[in-house]
Amino acid sequence: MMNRKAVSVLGLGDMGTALADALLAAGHRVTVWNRTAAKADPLVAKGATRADTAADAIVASPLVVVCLLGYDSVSEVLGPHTDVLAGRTLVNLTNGTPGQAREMAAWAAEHGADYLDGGIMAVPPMIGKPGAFVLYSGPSGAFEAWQPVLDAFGESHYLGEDPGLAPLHDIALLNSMYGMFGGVLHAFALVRSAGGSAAEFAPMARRYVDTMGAYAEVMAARIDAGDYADDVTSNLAMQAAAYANFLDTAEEAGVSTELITPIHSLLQRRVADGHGHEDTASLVELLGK
Ligand code: FVH
Repeated sequence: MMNRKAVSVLGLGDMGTALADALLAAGHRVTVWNRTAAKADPLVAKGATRADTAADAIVASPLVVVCLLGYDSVSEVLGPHTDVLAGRTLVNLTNGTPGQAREMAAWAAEHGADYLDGGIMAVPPMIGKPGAFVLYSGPSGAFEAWQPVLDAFGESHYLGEDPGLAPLHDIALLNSMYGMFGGVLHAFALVRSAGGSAAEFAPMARRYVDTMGAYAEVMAARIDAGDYADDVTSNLAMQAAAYANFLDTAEEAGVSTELITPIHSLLQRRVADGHGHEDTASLVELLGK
């Protein structure tokens, strides 16, 4: 087992509890604090130390992991305790925007703390198990010093010094997920409209989504090269024509088109702009740099 370190976890919702659990399982000395104190009970039973106040939790460890609902709650919890931050590393795994992360990093620096922002690419039951990964950005020295501890949560990926990079990539990946979920939910609604079973359809949906997911790398190469016209097998004009059938099918089935309409608009605009011979990746040009 690695060296035991003192680590504090502020926030014991579903995710904070999983993080604290993983630190305990890795053998660290874990201090926990939560606004609703009773949520610490199961962790205390496993060996964590309960802090009565957020300030006590911060003082207890050089590494302070924060996982709260949003940045407002982080400011509310940490804001009154600027006098105890100096010399510590704050790792904020709360979901937020790149701008919020940069602002929080500047605030932490003013008070003498290192600040790493993080994006957890896993749900709570995955923490500490294969498949979980966590994105980090902020000072490389702080990341390198604490990576052996942070690895308890899942594979650690360091993205660079700009604290906004982890939330930017976190939100980009979450957008990919919600796009995929949106398509799958629409598909379930279509199948259900014909009396079909979601459970019977799911393996087919999974197979198709897994296979087509590999196309992300082909699109990435086209986007980085800015070349959307070479070796095209599924051109946009063809897709725009087929996509009209997707909307008609939904309407015939009495299924809402709200999850699928935006792609149709993008296809039509790109074709109208003279790019009908290009590949799907070219739609990125309509979304901004
Ligand atoms: N759970 C998930 O699937 C995702 C996976 C990816 C990362 N997210 C982000 O993690 C943050 C925490 O999420 P969570 O799942 O732990 O959320 P909850 O179970 O709802 O717990 C929320 C905790 O925040 C505390 N809290 C809320 N407001 C305040 C406040 N004003 N002052 C102090 N604490 C506050 C709350 O305390 P309590 O209600 O138990 O007293 C919980 O500890 C989040 O950013 C996700 O986007 C999770």
